[in-house]
Order: sequence, then C-alpha cells, then structure tokens
Amino acid sequence: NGHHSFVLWFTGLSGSGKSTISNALAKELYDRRIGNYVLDGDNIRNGLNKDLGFSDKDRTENIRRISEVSKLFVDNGTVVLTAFISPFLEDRKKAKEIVGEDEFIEVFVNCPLEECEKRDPKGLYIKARNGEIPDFTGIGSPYEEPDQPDLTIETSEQSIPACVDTIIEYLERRQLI
Ligand code: GGZ
Repeated sequence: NGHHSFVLWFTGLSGSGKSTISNALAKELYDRRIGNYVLDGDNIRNGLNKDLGFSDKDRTENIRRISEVSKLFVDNGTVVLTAFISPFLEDRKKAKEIVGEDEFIEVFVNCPLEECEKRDPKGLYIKARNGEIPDFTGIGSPYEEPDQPDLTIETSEQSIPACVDTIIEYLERRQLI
C-alpha cells in the first residue's frame, strides 16, 4: 500500500472517548486497506499486562510494555492505535523514544473531567468519588495534559465521526496515509 506505518498514541481521561475513536478510526483505515491494530485495556490489561494495577509504578510499566509492542507492530508495517490514559508526561516521552519520534503521533483526547464524570459509562467515577477507587485518574491520581500534542480532539464539542474526520485529514495532510 505504499504507506509508512506509525503509532497514533491517544491519551486522555477515562471516558474521554479514546477507545471509541480508535475503533471508529480503525474501521475507516481498514476501508482504505490500511492494516492497523487497536491496543487497549481489553487486549493488553487482560493479557500481557494482567500482572499490573494502577499504582504510578504499574502505570509506567504498562505504558513501557505497550510502547515496545507498538514498536513491533510498526516494524511489521502495521498502523497502531493505542487507547490508554497514559497520564504521565514522562512516560509518554519515553514511549515516543521507544517507538521512534518520527513514527509517534500524540493525540490528546481532550474532554473536561466534569463531562467524563457525567458520562461515567462504567460507573467508575462515582466509585472513585465514594472512595472505592482511591487512585482513580482525575480524582485521586493526576492526569498530566500533553503540552505539545501533535493533534487535539475535543470530544465534548465534536461528534465521533467528526473527530475521526479530523484525524484522517491530519494524516492526509502529513502524507502519512
Ligand atoms: C484509572 C482505572 C483505574 C484507576 C480501573 N485509574 O474507563 P475505562 O476503565 O475502560 O478506562 C480506565 C482503564 C485505564 O487503564 P489504562 O491502561 O488506560 O491506564 S494507564 O494508562 O493509566 O495505565 C478504567 C479502568 O482502566 N480503571 N482502575 N485507578 N482507570
């Protein structure tokens, strides 16, 4: 297909829309015959990273392993979409080093905490507020916003298809697809 592969590294709060957008974008890329794979909690935290929890140390290790796996996919010619909170700036910086800076595209899935809490699709924010999940991101554990993301999408202002269009246009503009 002539394209060069890369990683779209989505970062944002729980409930911001990372997985939904990744999956919608994966379908769009697939329709364009661009081989791609979504890495998310379902296929990583339930398997390779089953031994990891949500301490700062475990989150760091989670992101490190995901970065190494992403690099393997890129070496294989596959576009990778990663959908993890990846709350720490330093960990995302290291992820970029592991993947290779030319292949790493950081996408900030920006959504106000209040909106994520209102969505609360899994009822985790309410549990966090009740003290049942003390280290929940945005409540008892920090989320460090990217200071120079390659792209920012506002999921509280744009529909999912509009977010996907924004990303496709960006990739076309950069001649990555
Ligand atoms: C944040 C947690 C936590 C805590 C469980 N903090 O909405 P979800 O359910 O599907 O997304 C969250 C997911 C976050 O895992 P990541 O691997 O993306 O996190 S990180 O990048 O920080 O390592 C949430 C669920 O796991 N979850 N406990 N304490 N999210």
